[in-house]
Amino acid sequence: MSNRTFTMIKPDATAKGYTGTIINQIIEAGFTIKAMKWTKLTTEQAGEFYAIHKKRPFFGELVTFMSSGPIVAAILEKKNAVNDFRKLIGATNPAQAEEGTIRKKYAASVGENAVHGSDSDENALIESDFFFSKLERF
Ligand code: FUP
Repeated sequence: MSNRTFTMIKPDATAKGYTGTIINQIIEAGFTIKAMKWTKLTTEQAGEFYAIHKKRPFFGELVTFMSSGPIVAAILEKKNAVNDFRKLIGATNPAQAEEGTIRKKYAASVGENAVHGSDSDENALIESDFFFSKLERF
């Protein structure tokens, strides 16, 4: 169990003005920000980030959506970060997400679901390295 996870606030949430409130809820839930940036993915970069889903029927839509507007990428620290953050954001499909979770409150659909959270310590590291150099982590 490592103490770091990686997140993105996705283009739907940044466009709707939810960036501030989502960051606030993450901090109030006990996570410390170790790195953060406001950026925008190209379709190539979104495709590389989600390469694991390349064969899935929703891959094209996912890449188009994830490169459609700005995102916030961040590395977060907390004991049991990966699992606790997945609990905070709720199920991938907001219709199945528990009350009070970030996806329940701010996500519109399974495709446009407001936030990303790493699903394992290994992927948290890979995803953090995708966005941040050593000099950008504090
Ligand atoms: P999660 O780990 O909760 O982000 O979910 P997945 O890794 O299963 O899916 C990654 C992203 O693919 C989701 F955030 C949204 C998209 N997706 C769809 O668009 N349709 C699906 O049926 C499943 C996932």
